[in-house]
Amino acid sequence: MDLTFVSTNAGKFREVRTILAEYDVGVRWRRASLPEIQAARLDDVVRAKLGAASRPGRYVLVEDSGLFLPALRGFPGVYSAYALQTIGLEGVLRLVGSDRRARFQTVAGLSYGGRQWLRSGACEGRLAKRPVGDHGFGYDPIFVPAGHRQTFGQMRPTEKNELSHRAHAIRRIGRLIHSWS
Ligand code: ITT
Repeated sequence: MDLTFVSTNAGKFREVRTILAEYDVGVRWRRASLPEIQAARLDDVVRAKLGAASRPGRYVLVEDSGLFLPALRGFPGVYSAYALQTIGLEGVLRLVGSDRRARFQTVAGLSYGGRQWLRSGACEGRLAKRPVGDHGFGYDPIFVPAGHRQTFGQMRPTEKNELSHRAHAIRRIGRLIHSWS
């Protein structure tokens, strides 16, 4: 089986394609910007994205992710893309004090024939003191997953795909699809 992943983010696409290959699911990329509603929860954003992206007779996958900082009561969370574009990694680092805990969350949504399935994944960690590493994208250079010393930006893609919020959510989608065959 194959599905269409709709996103503007090439880094997400590469990770989703690699992970779903483990389940014999092929992934085509439709590079498109979907309306992102202002909502407090990732799953509301994902339902709205799916509503706009769904195609009759196609399995369509979207996801929304965010970096949640307890020190900032969850900010940037659903506003993570906006925070990165405006204040950037250095700006986010300047906002936090001694509490450096951080959690990445992803909600992935699959649609087919008017139905929607949502699966989530999270990765606990902490913020690095400064950005390090050239791998990955977005916040990867400042996120150190729990139990590790390196940022996602310093890890090879295979390592990030073992641990990440996206990997957990997308593997749940993979297992769901597998359960149908
Ligand atoms: P879409 O078109 O799929 O919405 P996007 O890049 O706008 O792509 P999000 O709104 O889900 O995606 O992402 C929120 C922000 O968090 C954005 O700046 C991403 O670069 C960043 N981000 C998401 N997943 C990440 C990850 O695994 N590692 C680092 N940063 C990530």
